[in-house]
Amino acid sequence: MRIDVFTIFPGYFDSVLSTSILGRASDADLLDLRRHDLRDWATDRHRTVDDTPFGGGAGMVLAPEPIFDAVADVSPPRPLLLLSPGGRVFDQSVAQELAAGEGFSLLCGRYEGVDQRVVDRCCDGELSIGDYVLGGGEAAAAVVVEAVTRLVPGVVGNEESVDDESFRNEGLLEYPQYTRPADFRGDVVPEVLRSGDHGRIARWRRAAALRRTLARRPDLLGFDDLDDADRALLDEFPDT
Ligand code: JCQ
Repeated sequence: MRIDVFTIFPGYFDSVLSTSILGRASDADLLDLRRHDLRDWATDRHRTVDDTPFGGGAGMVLAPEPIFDAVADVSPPRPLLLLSPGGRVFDQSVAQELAAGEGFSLLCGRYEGVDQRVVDRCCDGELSIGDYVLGGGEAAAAVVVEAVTRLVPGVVGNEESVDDESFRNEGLLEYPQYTRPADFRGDVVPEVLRSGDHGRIARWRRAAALRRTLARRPDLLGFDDLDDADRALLDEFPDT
């Protein structure tokens, strides 16, 4: 998977690349993360990439020339997506779409925004990682890189652990997990998980995942009512 990132802070991604999963993915040539410093395409001796907004107002806007020149020189993999609070909301299905391709590219906005002609004629779309405003797109880009890369076959050692998680687990939140000790300061692990009855454990986990999803994220269920089997599961395990 090739991912090109255009940014004025290429060093921001050093930490991203030294995390265990992404570092290993790079070492194994499963991830080819290429960072491009937009200032390398500035033409003045101060390496200026921004300018004041037409019409007035506070702050600075990323100018079109360095970005167009950078993209023309690099020919990055498409789509080229601008990180922006106004973009399509990035979720697991977007991550899966991007992971299914050969690569993609990210443009990190800064300041008060990016010249609209970059958005209209250079980028293929805009991505938002959520409803909040960041100082720049770098942190959002790091989120996208990590979420997509771990879906690339071979990046996460145990393919099952990718499959089993929230949002791929039939759209339910994860069930609670426990490890030793069985009794931690008087707080004990549910008996069913120590029973060795794998059928009952699987039913308990589904009941717990259902109850959690109903309580916290009913929007993920995509329907208003549980079916009879799920209702029976919640009755079987009233304490999840
Ligand atoms: C991404 N959620 C929030 C900040 C302007 C393109 O213009 C701007 C981009 C940013 C950086 O992105 C975010 C963001 N997803 O703030 C301001």
